[in-house]
Amino acid sequence: MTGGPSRLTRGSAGGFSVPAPARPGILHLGLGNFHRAHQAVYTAAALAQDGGDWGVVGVASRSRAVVDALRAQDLLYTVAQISPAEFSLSLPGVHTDAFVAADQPDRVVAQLADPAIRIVTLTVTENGYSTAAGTGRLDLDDRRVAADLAGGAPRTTIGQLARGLQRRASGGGAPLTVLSCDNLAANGERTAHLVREFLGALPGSEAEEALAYLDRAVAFPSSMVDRIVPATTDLLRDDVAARLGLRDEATVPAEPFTMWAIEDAFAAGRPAWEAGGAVFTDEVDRFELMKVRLLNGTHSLIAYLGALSGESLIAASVARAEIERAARAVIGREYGPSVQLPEGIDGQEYEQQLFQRWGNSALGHRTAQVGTDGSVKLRQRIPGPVIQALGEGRFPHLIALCVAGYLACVAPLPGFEPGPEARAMADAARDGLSLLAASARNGQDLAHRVIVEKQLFGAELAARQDFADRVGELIDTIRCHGVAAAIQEALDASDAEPAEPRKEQVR
Ligand code: CS2
Repeated sequence: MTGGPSRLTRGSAGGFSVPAPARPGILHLGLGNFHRAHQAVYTAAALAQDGGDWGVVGVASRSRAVVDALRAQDLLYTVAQISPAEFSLSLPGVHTDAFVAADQPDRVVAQLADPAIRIVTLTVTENGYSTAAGTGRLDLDDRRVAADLAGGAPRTTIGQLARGLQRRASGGGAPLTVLSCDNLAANGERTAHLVREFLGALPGSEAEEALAYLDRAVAFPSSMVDRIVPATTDLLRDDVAARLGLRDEATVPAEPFTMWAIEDAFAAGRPAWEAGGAVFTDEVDRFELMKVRLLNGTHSLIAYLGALSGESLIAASVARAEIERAARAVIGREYGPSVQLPEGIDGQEYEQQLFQRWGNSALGHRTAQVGTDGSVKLRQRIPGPVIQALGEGRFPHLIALCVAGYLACVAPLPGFEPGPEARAMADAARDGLSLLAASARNGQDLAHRVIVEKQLFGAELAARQDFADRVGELIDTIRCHGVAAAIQEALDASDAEPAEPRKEQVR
């Protein structure tokens, strides 16, 4: 037994009023920091205002760390809201259970079939949807998808949903809403498609009942989620312990800003999430594109340029004048023209708010965190706006710089050292890309192999050799003259673009 403060629990909650446990109504897949500082906080506000059986059963995909920590503290944890001007703690207290899917895969299916569960929310990251790089369809060549299709306890999110819905269909078919909260455009529709593809790939008439049930009683609304939520550090745990007088091993840091725009199409009721500020709207698609491009797309650019400049934090990266210029230019000239803002959102205010959020120097958001999983995240952030810009006669030099920065970080050409933050970026494609880089003659050769031959960003972008060429040139500038020179080169080229875009000739 070590000394020091005791653990946060229901009996010892440091002055927080701990809500009475609600009965479970939501199953959440992806029990990471984001869910705990976002949907859980809105659910707490809804329960405080309206009550209802909307407790949350949280399912972590593989990691036991959060589940063990939560279980040791009666499923309670704090959210630390952090900015240079503020440090405040709150305690959502909405979880009724937590377990690890990899340890209890059958339990995921059983929970999905339980009629008490009326909403399944997902934060499984862009990586969790098992889509094929070139097509965006369910990746039937993925070993884990194939194993789920073959039967046995499902391990992929789409397999779990499909198997759970099959079981639910045969057990009475109570209506259900599946609500994706990941950074994918049209995330509801996409999830529905993937589940249907999975069911459609099952032999014979095995999926007939489930497919009819899906048509009849399952809703897949889309939603746009937004809150910058870094990873928890030991420093934060110690800080929270000092302030609370209790150890909270599961505390989550978050910025003050938060937003949730949801399509109001639920099959079996929902919590009053508007109590926490959620917006129910039929413009979710606009909210999503605005967020995925202006925020996430620019975030990736800042992360790769920052890491290559030796910065470990997003705030320090965007504080560099040249990176701020690149970020402003990508928003103003490349991402901005590709989105239609939802009603009530002012573009200038939104941009100003973005820079303030990225500049939050107290949050400790790392470039390595944002740069991680670029191969799947960038698929959401790059091809659509690039194709659109090229079609409108604008060449997206800064988006090309983002891709060059990504490849310089995760697939450095021989002899180029991208630095520790870049090395810390995890990416499922890293090994494959590194192999390509090891034998590439130069940046152009690498970009060609990755974008055109391997089609990392899909078939449509693979057809744009001019884009791959530009990425390659910028990789070479980064490696031969440094990242600041590459930023300048991209900005100069962008300045030289015609002010009035010309419609491109059909190639
Ligand atoms: C970030 C997002 O890691 C990333 O790719 O762009 O996690 C971002 O912080 C959130 O989407 C903000 O809502």
